[in-house]
Amino acid sequence: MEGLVIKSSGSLIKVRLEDGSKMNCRLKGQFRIRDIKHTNPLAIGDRVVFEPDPRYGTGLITTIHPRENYIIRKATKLSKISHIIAANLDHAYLIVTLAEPRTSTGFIDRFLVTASGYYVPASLVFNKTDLYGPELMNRLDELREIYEKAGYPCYAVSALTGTNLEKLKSVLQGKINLFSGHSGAGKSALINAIQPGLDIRTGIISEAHRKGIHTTTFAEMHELSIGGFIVDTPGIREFGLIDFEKSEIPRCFPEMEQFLPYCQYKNCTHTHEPDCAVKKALHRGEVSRLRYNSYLSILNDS
Ligand SMILES: Nc1nc2c(ncn2[C@@H]2O[C@H](COP(=O)(O)OP(=O)(O)O)[C@@H](O)[C@H]2O)c(=O)[nH]1
Ligand SMILES: [Mg+2]
Ligand SMILES: [Zn+2]
Repeated sequence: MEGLVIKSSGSLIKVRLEDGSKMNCRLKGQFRIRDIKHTNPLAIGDRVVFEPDPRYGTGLITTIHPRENYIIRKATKLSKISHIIAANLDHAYLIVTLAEPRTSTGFIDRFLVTASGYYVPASLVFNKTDLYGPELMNRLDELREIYEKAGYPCYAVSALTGTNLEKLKSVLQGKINLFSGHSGAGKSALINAIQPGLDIRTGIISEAHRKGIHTTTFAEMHELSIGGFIVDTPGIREFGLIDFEKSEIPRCFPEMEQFLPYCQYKNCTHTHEPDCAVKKALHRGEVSRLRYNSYLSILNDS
């Protein structure tokens, strides 16, 4: 039998079958030791084959289908081992706010680079627009122009008033969607507004409290009645680019990608080289200064 992993926290694995029914499963022993690069051999979003065990009404997972993509973070800050947050994502949404807590464009760009890096299409959701005055509305328009030009769809919504939620809902339908963003940006409030009845807890849980109570926070997958899922990722500040070459970073900026073949040097870093097509596009205004600066900063840190 086949299914989709919708919960994977420690030893508890919940698999959703095609007909919507769910079954608790275990992983066949061999998987635990085979995959040493990741702390978790199985992640939500994985598609698996399992053998039902009628004695216990549970299943034994025997095969994990190859992943189309995944998003990971380092297991600990300095660790070489990573943790797969979710696999087989159709789309990643970064929930940002220009009101409290303000999301920086540096943070946005790092998220977008990570999503591109792992081949997950991404969009931005500007939440809490009910709190934006004229100044923040102008900022929203500016950012929206920059990011839409770069190839990232933007949505301006309010979980509180419901503004533009129908539009967002229609793009989520039938897909496996990841919601990420700073704690307090409104991920849980948005999921509650999109799928009434889930009653996910909202409100900021302080980082200190979180650390004290749970050492690990697991991503959760919520099913939509219109079809599709939203993966909520609590407590994840930043996804990392792990095992990434510096030379791969330019392709993670979609608006730069089209110019890459026209640089004079094949290994151009688009910083100091002569006859660089990316810098020419920057000067023509086809690559935004804000995004180019993020590129430099990410290149510098990696
Ligand atoms: N004014 C306003 N407040 C919101 C909105 N969305 C969420 N909030 C509030 O922001 C806080 C954090 O929301 P929550 O969904 O828990 O954020 P999460 O940490 O990203 O899941 C809560 O107090 C929410 O009530 C919104 O659209 N407008
Ligand atoms: Mg939350
Ligand atoms: Zn160049």
